[in-house]
This record gives sequence, C-alpha cells and structure tokens, in this order.
Amino acid sequence: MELNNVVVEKENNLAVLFINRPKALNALNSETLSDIGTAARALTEDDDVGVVIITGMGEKAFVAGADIKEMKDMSPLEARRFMIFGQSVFNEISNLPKPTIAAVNGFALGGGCELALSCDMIIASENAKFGLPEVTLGIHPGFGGTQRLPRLIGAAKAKELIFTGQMIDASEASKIGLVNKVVPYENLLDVAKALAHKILKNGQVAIRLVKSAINAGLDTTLEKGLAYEAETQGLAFSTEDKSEGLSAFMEKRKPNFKGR
Ligand code: DAK
Repeated sequence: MELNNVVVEKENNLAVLFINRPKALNALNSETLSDIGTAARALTEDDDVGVVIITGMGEKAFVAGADIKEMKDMSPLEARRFMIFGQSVFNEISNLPKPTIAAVNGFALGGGCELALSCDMIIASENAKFGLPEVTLGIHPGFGGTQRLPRLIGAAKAKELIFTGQMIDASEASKIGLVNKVVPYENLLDVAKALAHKILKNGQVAIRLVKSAINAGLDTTLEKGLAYEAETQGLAFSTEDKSEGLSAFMEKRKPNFKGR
C-alpha cells in the first residue's frame, strides 16, 4: 500500500500506522485524512492484523491538528464537506473491528487529540501534550471531540478543556482519565506493542465482539446495551475459540486460539 502521508508497518498480527507528515507536525490536510481512511479500510480487511497502533512520525508531534493552512481559505460549504469527510474517517477508526491504541508521541492538538480519542486506548509519552485549541481560532472541535471527550472524561472536564483551549501535559491527561498510561518517550512504541501482544493472546473473535458491545453500549441505554451484550456473548459461544478456551482451562493448559 503506497500512501504519501501514512506508513503502515506490520509485525506478528500487529500493525503500526504512522501519520507521516513531520514537517507540518503531522497536521491533517485532506490528503492525510484520505490516506488514514484508505489505511483503516485495508487494515479492517486484513485478517492477519489483530491490533492497530496509531502514532505520529518524528519526535515532536502525534498530530498538531487539522491543517490550518488548508482550512484558512475554506468556504462554509467546503468546511462542511471537510468536516463530514473527517468525521467519516474518524468513525472508521472508531469502528475498526479490532482494538486500536493511540501511541501519542508529542502534540495531540485539535484533530490530533480527536484522532487519539477515536482509538480504544491512549498511551502517551512523557512529552505528550493534549488540547482542543479550536476556540482560540474562532471555531470549535469538529472531528468528534465535542462528543467523544465528554463521554471519556465527563462533561465538566471536557468543557473546561474545550472552552479554554488550554493544553495539558501527559501527567494531567492521565489524572483526568484521558490516557491509559504515561511512559518515557523512548519506550512508547514498545509499551504500546506489549499491550497489543497481551490482547493478541486472547480469543480474537471475542475481542471484536466485545469491542462492538462496549461501543454500542456507550451510545444507548443500559437496557439496550445489556441486550446487545447477550447477543454478542451468544455469538462468542458459537466459536471454536470458546470451546478451546474452556477446554484449555479444564485441562490446565494454555489455549491455542485460532480466531474463529
Ligand atoms: N496546520 C498546519 N501546519 C501546522 C500545524 C497545523 N495545525 N501545526 C503546526 N504546523 C506547521 C507550522 O506552520 C510549521 O510550519 P513551517 O512554518 O515550518 O512551514 C511547522 O508545522 C512547525 O510548527 P511550529 O514552528 O509552529 O512549531 P513550534 O514548536 O513553534 O509550535 C505547536 C508547536 C504545536 C505549539 C504550534 O505549531 C501550534 O500551535 N500549532 C497549531 C496547533 C493548532 O491550533 N492546531 C489546530 C487545532 S484546530 C473542521 C473539523 C475539524 C477541525 C476544524 C474544522 N471542519 C470540518 C471545518 C479541527 C480543527 C483543529 O484541529
């Protein structure tokens, strides 16, 4: 897969998607958004890939936001089109039927913070900085931040970050529950990969089903979420992995999951 602004590396059922525009601090222009969408669709179809890590190329930025130079001259209609396109790409990340880990290696601002929020888990390096500075530009978050941030950290904290546009460091992000873990920059990818490998040891059909149950539950009532959970668990009971997992427990051995 040849893309200008995204590089995908694969190793042992794990894919690392690098946003590769370091001279512009990996800012999201239309081409980069399109490349992320293309890569996400390819990774969705790729049965060899069980977990996807998303990170930024270079030492400075994960993604410093939507491309301000490109946005500057957009008409309202172009902005609307850009937003719908961006939201669809971020939805593809959020709905990717396998776990995603954002490995945030520096600035994650605006659309960059929203990209991290579209992933299932966020691991940050100690130098990472998070923020939604859109209101300082006279606009507001437009790639899902107004919806995903309050769901993750609660409305009051999300409003504080969005209304002030202030940046917070990795340790503050950890305190408010925005990130799962903070690690030294040098260890970031290794820690993300170690987390991915822990996930990859488990039954992959169950992982896909439970991700869809958790995501569906976040958008609905507890009652409907529980009904969905019963359906996905029913499906999990139809898999070879379920037979293998329960047998392995009874036989006091490690399971050999096949992902089916
Ligand atoms: N867009 C374009 N270029 C950017 C950029 C960005 N967001 N951020 C940085 N760059 C470029 C800089 O222009 C500079 O390029 P050259 O001047 O060398 O050509 C290069 O990256 C290095 O940046 P700096 O020289 O500024 O580096 P510093 O270390 O001094 O500062 C910084 C780092 C991250 C604090 C600073 O670059 C910065 O404040 N960047 C902008 C952060 C920001 O405000 N991001 C945008 C958030 S708004 C929408 C949907 C969604 C959105 C909007 C609309 N609709 C559908 C319409 C989302 C909006 C956002 O994400």
